[in-house]
Amino acid sequence: MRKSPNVIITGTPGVGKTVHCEQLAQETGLRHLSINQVAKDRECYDGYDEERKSWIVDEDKLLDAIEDEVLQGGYLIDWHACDLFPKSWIDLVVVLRCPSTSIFHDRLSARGYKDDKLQENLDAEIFGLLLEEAREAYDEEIVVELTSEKDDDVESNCERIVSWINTWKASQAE
Ligand code: DAT
Repeated sequence: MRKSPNVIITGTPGVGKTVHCEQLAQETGLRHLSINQVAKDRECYDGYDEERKSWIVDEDKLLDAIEDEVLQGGYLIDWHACDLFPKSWIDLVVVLRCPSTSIFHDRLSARGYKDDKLQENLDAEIFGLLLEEAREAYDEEIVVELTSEKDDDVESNCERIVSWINTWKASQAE
């Protein structure tokens, strides 16, 4: 039994996963597990996609690399995909959303995203692809959609997530 929950923080690239995870890690002591970083550090790749100019993550290798740690509990799992993580590992799934297309467009442009890459991510956000993926993969009562447009949203979202984590811990201690 985990004493501390595992929380997936997911959403389209640029939606605010890193910002939320860093603040939550400070406030809760849960560890920020950036899957991009893990894949890079532990070389969980299965080739390079020339068109997208990005490495293709080998999901089996990645899961093997993190399994022992994640099963201990207490991780904030930060990635732009979620359905690969087994249900039994996960206690809460937070899907961050940016409903304002103009704010989201500006964020992606500021990152240097252009043309197809920018459009692909804008479309993914408009259509809510990550929310759909999360709802298909996990029980609906553990999937939460939160807005991440403004600085104030980060504060209020983190407050809600901290309170949920505390409730989860208290229920486990009963
Ligand atoms: P992700 O990790 O999902 O790719 P990020 O946390 O790196 O996204 O955020 C991308 C940029 O957008 C970064 O400059 C911070 C900004 N940002 C994200 N969420 C925000 C919010 N709710 N309010 C203001 N800025 C935000």
